[in-house]
Amino acid sequence: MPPARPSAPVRLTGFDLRVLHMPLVSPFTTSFGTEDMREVIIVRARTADGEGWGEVVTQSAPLYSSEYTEGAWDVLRRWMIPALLDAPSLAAEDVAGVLSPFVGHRMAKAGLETAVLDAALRVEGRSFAQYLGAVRDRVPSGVSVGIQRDPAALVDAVGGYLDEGYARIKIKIKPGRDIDDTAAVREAFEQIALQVDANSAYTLADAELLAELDRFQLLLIEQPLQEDDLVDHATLAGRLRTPVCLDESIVSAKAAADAIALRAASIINIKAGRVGGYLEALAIHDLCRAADIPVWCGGMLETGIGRAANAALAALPGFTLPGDISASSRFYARDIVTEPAVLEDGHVRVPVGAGLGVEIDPVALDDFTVAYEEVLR
Ligand code: SMG
Ligand code: MG
Repeated sequence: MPPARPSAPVRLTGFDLRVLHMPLVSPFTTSFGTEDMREVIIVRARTADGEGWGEVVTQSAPLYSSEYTEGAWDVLRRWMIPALLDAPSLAAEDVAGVLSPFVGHRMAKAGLETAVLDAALRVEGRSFAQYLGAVRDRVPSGVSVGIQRDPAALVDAVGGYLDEGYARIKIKIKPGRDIDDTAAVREAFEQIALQVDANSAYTLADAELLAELDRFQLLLIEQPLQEDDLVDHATLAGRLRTPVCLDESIVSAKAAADAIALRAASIINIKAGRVGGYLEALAIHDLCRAADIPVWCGGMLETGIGRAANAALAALPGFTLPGDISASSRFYARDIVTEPAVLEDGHVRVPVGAGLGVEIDPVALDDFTVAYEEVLR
């Protein structure tokens, strides 16, 4: 269901955009590469009554999806922000419609919608969690562990996160680093909730190999094939006992409905950035819940801004599996909010303050900023 009570319209006066470079506490390796720094765009919406914040979760290169920082920056400043500023007054619920003529660029759209929604909810004194319909005040915290030097190093890394209390472990896999890595973790930790993420690194020709994962009692395998391989995912799902979960393929509520109809996925990872915002994420939650498809909240190494919003989303009733909502310290020694998310008994708290419920640390924000631009009415 859409939010029971829509947000009040805001009078936008402009936006400012920043590119941040935030060092990671350790390199993060997936099937598509290694990062030791998070490049991210932070959006601030300025309104007659206050400000709101959002995050554009692109990376510097188009490797996870077709979106990337400079492309998002360009489409934001030249097309999307001017379109929003054309309206004398705008509700967050109308942002997606105003931006709908622009094809794709969902991460950019999500950053804008979040900033407008945050601004509106701060004025109202209503939290994201209340607005979205959250039913929990804390959410179980899963951690995503990158590919390590070898399986022994992976077991060490996983052990460290388990000691911290993480409720679920996800390991990244790729061809040549799949069965042995998973076997090593499962042998070392027989009882843990474990899942794997391939980030599109396989093809249907690998079905037999992927079926070897069936013996490890995984919660799921995430995005084994390409983004547009819905039919192949359905075929693969028929050959595996491990549930297939889609991430990259789920770019909208329509894509989620199609994937479910095709039986391409029995579990869905919801990332607001990938689908164009928290309202589309809510729509996906609702349709999955109606179809009895479990969902969980994915992560894009968010700063404290996106992490707060994700915790609120993950507190909805259909989120029945732990999300990639780790403590800020999983990725960052220093965050851009004054009270970064911490792990408490394997959980992260859902913020209760108005809007996103986090305050920006202006000094940290400045320190990480490598590009800045204002687009005013
Ligand atoms: O934020 O905890 C996090 C990262 C979780 O593994 C994670 N995300 O495919 O699910 C995924 C990856 C994409 C990250 S690449 C930017
Ligand atoms: Mg994934």
